[in-house]
Amino acid sequence: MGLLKKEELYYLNVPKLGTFAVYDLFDCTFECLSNPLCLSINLASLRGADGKLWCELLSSDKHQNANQYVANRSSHHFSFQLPCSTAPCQNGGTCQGGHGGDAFKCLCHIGFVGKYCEKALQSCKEVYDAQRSKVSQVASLCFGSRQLSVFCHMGDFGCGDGGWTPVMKINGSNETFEYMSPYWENTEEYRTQGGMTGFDSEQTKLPSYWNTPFNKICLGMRIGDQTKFIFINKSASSLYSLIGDGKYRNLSVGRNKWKTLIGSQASLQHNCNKEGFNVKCSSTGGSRARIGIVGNNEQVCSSCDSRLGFGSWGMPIKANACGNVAKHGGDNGNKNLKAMGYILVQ
Ligand SMILES: [Ca+2]
Repeated sequence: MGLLKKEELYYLNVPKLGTFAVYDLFDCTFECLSNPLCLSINLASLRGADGKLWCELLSSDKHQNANQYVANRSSHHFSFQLPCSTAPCQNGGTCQGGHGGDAFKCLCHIGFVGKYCEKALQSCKEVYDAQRSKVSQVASLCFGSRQLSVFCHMGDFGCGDGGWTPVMKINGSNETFEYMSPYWENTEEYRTQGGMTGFDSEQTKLPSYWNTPFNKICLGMRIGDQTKFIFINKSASSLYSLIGDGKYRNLSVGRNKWKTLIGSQASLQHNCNKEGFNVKCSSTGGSRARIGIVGNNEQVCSSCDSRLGFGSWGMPIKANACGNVAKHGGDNGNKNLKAMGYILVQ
């Protein structure tokens, strides 16, 4: 019975989980191991008139209750010698013994906190705040009932400090996430492995799209080896709550700031300048974007022939789902720049 450490003629005076009459230490230990709350036991030092020993199961230990741990001629105290032998750490956490005798400490996998690593974090912001981890790395996050590993971008890579949760990665050359795609208005994920690989060319749509509340949105566009970011102060219960119903919601980012996503090549027509979520012009086939800005040569928001944004489509070039398209009087000429787009929230 190497599991329990014996302290002769001691008694731990704390509330009992239960008291049993047993023939020996083995029976008492068996009762303790059968009760997940049992951390230690008191066992009578002398047999009663019936030949049995009383056995008390305790939900605490002598380290947590040093004042109640007393010498006593009528009992011996037994506690678990190796606290980690009961495997107290959940979700793959590592148990460390030796913290004050029988106490233990759980070293949790990134994404989990709590004494037993029992609580799953729900965003990279929570990982950043709870664990003060400023290192970008894969974390296991809880999205509703879904547990998923995503790459948490930590610190200021162009959108300000903190923990950034990835939401979508969009290839402008691919029609997967063009304006008409059902992915903008549903709660279905797309290739979640793309959420673990950072700012590369893998497309993805993660459950953070409809699960993760935020106060800031980070937008990035990569063309060649150049990636540029802007951030927008915007609060919502999820990105889906701003886009999923197809209704227009305005933003006031300003055309010059939108253009910094592309850089010196950016071009937009001078008029309209309608921007936000589900932004589009009134004419059939006019330029539009799920997040972005549209422009026109005429004074009204009808036959728009320029756009800069994410989930885009329309005149004059439909096949560009993320980036910048301009014709008929763009302020920097005609353009068709396809970007790899990144959307993150915090
Ligand atoms: Ca026009």
